[in-house]
Amino acid sequence: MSPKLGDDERAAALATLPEWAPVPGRDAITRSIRFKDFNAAFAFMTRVALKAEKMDHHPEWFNVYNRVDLTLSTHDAGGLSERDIELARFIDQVAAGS
Ligand code: HBI
Repeated sequence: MSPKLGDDERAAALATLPEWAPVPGRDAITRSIRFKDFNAAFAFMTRVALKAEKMDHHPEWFNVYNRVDLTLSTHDAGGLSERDIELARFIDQVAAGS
């Protein structure tokens, strides 16, 4: 199980993830992404879903048309863990190439 990040670890990780914002009142991070259309958004979600399954680590997400909102936190750890940082980096890579 991936332990919850300490304050310094969290700050250092978030400094490398400028697209992500802390969720007020939660130890979690969030990002909203807009794609050119629903097809592009769903293709993105499909790639992230396969990665999530492979990691056994899943996002909280919402989709309407070309918009995908994602929130990452590790339920088992009760907050942000290295798994969330790894998944956020993957999400950024896929979104950049979409
Ligand atoms: N996804 N975000 C997140 N956090 C978890 O703790 C988590 C998960 N997906 C699967 C998972 N944990 C399983 O390991 C446990 O539910 C058994």
